[in-house]
Amino acid sequence: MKFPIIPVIDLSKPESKQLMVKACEELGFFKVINHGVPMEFISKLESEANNFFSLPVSDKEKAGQPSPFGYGNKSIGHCGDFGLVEYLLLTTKLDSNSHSFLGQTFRGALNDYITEVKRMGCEILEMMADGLKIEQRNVFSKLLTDEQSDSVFRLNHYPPCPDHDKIKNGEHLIGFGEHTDPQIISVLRSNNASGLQISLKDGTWISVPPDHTSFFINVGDSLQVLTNGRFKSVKHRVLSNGLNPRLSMIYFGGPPLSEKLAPLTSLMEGEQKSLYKEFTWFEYKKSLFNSRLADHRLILFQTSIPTAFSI
Ligand code: GA4
Repeated sequence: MKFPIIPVIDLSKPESKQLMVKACEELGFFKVINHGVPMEFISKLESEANNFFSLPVSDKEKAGQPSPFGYGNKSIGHCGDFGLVEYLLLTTKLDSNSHSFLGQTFRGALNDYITEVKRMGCEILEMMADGLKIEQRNVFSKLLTDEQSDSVFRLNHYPPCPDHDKIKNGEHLIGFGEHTDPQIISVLRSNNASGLQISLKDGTWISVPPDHTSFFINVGDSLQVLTNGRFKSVKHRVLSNGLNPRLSMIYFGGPPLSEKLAPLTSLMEGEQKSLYKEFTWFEYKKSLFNSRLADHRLILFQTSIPTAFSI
């Protein structure tokens, strides 16, 4: 069977497991249809997020700095990465005290949406485990369902580009610079504005056609480690498209901070050696804190570090 450039996985078909494994090995990225997330939950959150981002900056800043959770504008992460993006970084463990600045309706919409995408993320991770013929089918999903799971949720808003002429002249303005996601799995949904690009194995960038009714899945660095490099975490970026504002909502499914990450022994056939040293998710997060978006941080945890790489 010929593979479309972006693999499409139909969650209602049991045979999708094998296609999913293939997509994770070849690209670390795929689109999901028949996902079962009610469109009503998606639209409600989209409308609440649009209301928030249309507020004056002084009101948005009342949400506090995004460290760990709050509103961020242009500056991404801790090391001066810049993008034409504003965002809300939020906890997925919503209780009556969390994010009170967002108001009751927004928090209700968040809760409904996060519950659904977490369920879908776990279903996908279980299909992957089946596809990899791992006996314990919750081997990945249990890291997300754990009470201590360190998952986060992000709403990114890319406003129309102020310098649209530059884009017409072929120059691109970065919305979110190239990076891989560090967690296990990311479940992404956006409105119908383009901008997302993924990098293929040979380093070429391809644009992902937007589809507001489907979800996109990224393999994260931690899943690359657990599968001993069999699944690839996908390098991606967002380029500002100029005219249409882009709104994306991403659930980053991460393990508990104390979780030790190392390749699963059941996935190492015969003489195959572990490509990674064991490390905790906390240690990996700490290493991210002092790095820039495009740094290849996972290399620090490889069992053999290429000599050409300077730390
Ligand atoms: C990318 C994925 C998530 O958005 C995020 C980002 C995080 C941040 O914004 O604080 C990071 C980035 C992300 C990876 C490298 C480090 C950390 C910014 C950055 C420069 C919340 C995450 O977990 O990792």
